[in-house]
Amino acid sequence: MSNIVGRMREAFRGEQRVDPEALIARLQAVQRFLAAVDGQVPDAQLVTAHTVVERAGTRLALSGQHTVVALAGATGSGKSSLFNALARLDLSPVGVRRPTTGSAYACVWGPLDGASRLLDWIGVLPRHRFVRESALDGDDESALHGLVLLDLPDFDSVQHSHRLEVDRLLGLVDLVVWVVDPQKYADRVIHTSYLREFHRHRDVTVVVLNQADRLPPAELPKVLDDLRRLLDADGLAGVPLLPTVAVDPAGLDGLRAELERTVAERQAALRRLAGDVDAVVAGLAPLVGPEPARTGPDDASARELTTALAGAAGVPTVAEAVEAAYRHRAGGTTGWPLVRGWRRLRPDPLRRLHLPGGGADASAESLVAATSVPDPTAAQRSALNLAVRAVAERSAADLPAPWPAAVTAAARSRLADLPDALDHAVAATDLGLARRPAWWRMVGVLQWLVTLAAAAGLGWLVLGYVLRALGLPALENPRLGEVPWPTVLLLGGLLAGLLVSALTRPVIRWAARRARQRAERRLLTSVGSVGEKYVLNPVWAVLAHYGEAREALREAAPR
Ligand SMILES: Nc1nc2c(ncn2[C@@H]2O[C@H](COP(=O)(O)OP(=O)(O)OP(=O)(O)O)[C@@H](O)[C@H]2O)c(=O)[nH]1
Ligand SMILES: [Mg+2]
Repeated sequence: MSNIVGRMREAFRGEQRVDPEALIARLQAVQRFLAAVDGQVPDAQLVTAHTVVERAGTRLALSGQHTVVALAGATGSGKSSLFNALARLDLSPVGVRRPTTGSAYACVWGPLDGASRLLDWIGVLPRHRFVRESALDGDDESALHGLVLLDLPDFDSVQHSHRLEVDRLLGLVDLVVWVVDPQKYADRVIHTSYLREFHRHRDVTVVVLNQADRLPPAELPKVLDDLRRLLDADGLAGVPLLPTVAVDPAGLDGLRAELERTVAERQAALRRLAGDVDAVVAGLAPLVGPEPARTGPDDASARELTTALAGAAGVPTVAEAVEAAYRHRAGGTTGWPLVRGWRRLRPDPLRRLHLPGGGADASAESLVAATSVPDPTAAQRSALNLAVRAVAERSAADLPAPWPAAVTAAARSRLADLPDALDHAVAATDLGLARRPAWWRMVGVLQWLVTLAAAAGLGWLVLGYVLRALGLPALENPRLGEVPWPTVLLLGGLLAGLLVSALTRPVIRWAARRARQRAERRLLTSVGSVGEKYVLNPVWAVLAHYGEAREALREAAPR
């Protein structure tokens, strides 16, 4: 339904005026589209759009006062004859040798000065430019003031250069008068290669059946009907179709009136450019589709990515080492003093991984050295690859080509930097073991106290023994109940030490598990931000480009 409305709107634009401001806004939107897709869409797909934007900018800047009309058609159809007849002068040679016209001729109604830059840009040789000053004919020609009429070479030429020249000029002119003759009006080339291609420019297209005098009068309406049918099939329904006779001054009245109307409106240039923008927007439309999926760091695929990154970064290994290091360090501080030294001889599990274990040591210098966290296994690497791919696929689902490929390429663009970045992120993570908890120190002091008590008891006993051995009078030991104090101190101290160790062990185990969980959370945050920086940000950047392109093309669409 909307399609039909769109087509009707397009069909009626011939009556509508094209607002120059709106046209400029549409061109700027196409420019924004091109900026947004730069580097994402192959340049070859954007050539036409670039050309149209540039051409339109130049045409609008050059002259709004002139209307450039081209006479185009097959060789011998009578373009040069019409050109001369309209100018009422023999300007462009008409010959029997075919093709006759090799490069374009121009005739300007009004002063040449204003049209010179326009003709420089169009590329008409200075010696092929003529002026039709209205002063010569009184007011006869004033209605055509502002017309720049071009006589083009033939498009079906045996000379390849003619065809190239015609194609170039057809891209620059404001209105095209297609000249056909009774013999060749149904030729395939003009319909398939030209008229059909011009369906978006139907409001700046006129078709004339020249040499109408060569048909018996009864035949003319039939040929015109046949031609109208062919034009309808070309998508040019409604374009003006006029019979002309170039060799008879009266045979041009219809065409002259049509040109006068066009020149007076000063709309042809704008309509032509609007048609160009329509064609560009239609050509670019397949490059955008639905709105991009809104993705963020909390999406399932982003979380999957973090898990895979954590595996590749050795987070489980580090977390395990944190738990072991907690137990090791807590044991070193709270353990029985006599075995503490022996414990300390064993390497710290975190230092074995060359991890400082705390934010305090994780200064910039210490980051230079890599950690010794084991490299990812083949399985972890492929899990990471899959996760990166999944993020890309999920983000680009439903987007038209070439966006899925662009998103995947963006997701993988910094894959090679990931191992180092992950290593640094793990090394820089504050694993929460920098400070020794106060309770370790308190237990440590308690252990020292009971050990000192035991040592004092032992010393006391040894002293008594030595005194007795030397036959010296031994001191009478004070007693606690039946048991002498030295024994109480020695055994009590030893027992208390063992008891404190036994009681703290489960607490340490529980606290070590908590330390591991905390470190795990912090490590996941760290590797998550690596994933965001190295995988998700590039993906989001491409999606942002897609969004901008989509929005810009919507603004450039025909209204
Ligand atoms: N009878 C008749 N002859 C015409 C008419 N228009 C052109 N001719 C003749 O057709 C021949 C070709 O005319 P041109 O004007 O040279 O044709 P052209 O389209 O410019 O051809 P190229 O420059 O080769 O592309 C000439 O002999 C003209 O005199 C017409 O309306 N009626
Ligand atoms: Mg010619």
